[in-house]
Amino acid sequence: MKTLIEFINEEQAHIPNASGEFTRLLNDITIAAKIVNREINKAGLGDIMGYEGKQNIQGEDQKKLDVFANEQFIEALKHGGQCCAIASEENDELITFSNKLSNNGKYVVAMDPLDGSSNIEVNVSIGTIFSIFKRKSEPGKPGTNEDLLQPGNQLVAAGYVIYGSSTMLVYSTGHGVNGFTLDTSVGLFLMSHPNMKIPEGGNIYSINEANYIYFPEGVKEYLRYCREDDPKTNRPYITRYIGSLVADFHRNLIRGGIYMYPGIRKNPNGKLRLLYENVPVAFLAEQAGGKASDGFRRILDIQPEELHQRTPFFVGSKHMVEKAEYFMKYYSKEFAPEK
Ligand code: P6P
Repeated sequence: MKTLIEFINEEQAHIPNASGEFTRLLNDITIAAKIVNREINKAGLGDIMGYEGKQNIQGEDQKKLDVFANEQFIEALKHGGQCCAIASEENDELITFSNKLSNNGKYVVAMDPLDGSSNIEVNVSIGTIFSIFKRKSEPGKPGTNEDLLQPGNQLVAAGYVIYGSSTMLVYSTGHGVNGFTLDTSVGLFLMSHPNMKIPEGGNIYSINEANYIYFPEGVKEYLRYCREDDPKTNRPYITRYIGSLVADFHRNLIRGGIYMYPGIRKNPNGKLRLLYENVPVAFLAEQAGGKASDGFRRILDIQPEELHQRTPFFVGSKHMVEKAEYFMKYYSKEFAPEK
């Protein structure tokens, strides 16, 4: 099996005047992922479980592993020197560095260091999600918010690490999606899922139906469509909801399906964050032949206005997302954003 480093070097070969800086940046991310993976795998044995006693900008209680994971990725990116600023779900403000090496870094990273961490104590798969952009500001100084506030169609790369029955890195640089499984016996990510493609049609829908009464009419109509008895179109569909975006999306990427986190009247932008949850997952979905929108607009075309901005999220098999968008346009025009 091809190692991740061999694959990255092959990819670098066909990037004109690639200087190896992106290769080092991605390697920094994988180093932190291996350290986080080690702590997750023994979480029940140490005192790494439980709460940190603080809240993040989401107003969510920070768990010790959230803080640990956040620190590992920040340290790895800081010492790697390729990244001049980080937007993290765990930090209200942009993270910048004082060292010269980092301030000359060409890239910025947006990340959710440990998404779905409330699932840790029940041993459910969780994940790290990241977006990588080229900085727009002049090198030599710390990165700025504007370096991060770029639409997903400007991404250099995006991916996730899923800490599950096995630990995998799934990422894309815009030339398709490839999955690498961590062989902990040698500490290497090995290419286990080359050229991943999401089935255009699928029959799995993932949504938290506890919010049903608050859903827009378009989502309710789409759920009615999913539940109709029509064997010709493989309905009624199957519902699967893990409560961990990376785990739900990873299953749908492999088997086909749609994940939805819609806006509701009291939270029209939904729960998920654009920059470091929706954009990276949308990028992978599109690179694998799928689709991703806020019900109306392509996620990758949305211009972020602030680091922790939320948007509704519909992502997965192309035909399923298009059908959900049809119902949103027909029944819930009032949720359509102005622009
Ligand atoms: P709810 C985890 O907190 C997360 O950000 C995603 O990983 C997950 O899909 C979603 O929120 C779960 O949210 O409201 O259904 O518990």
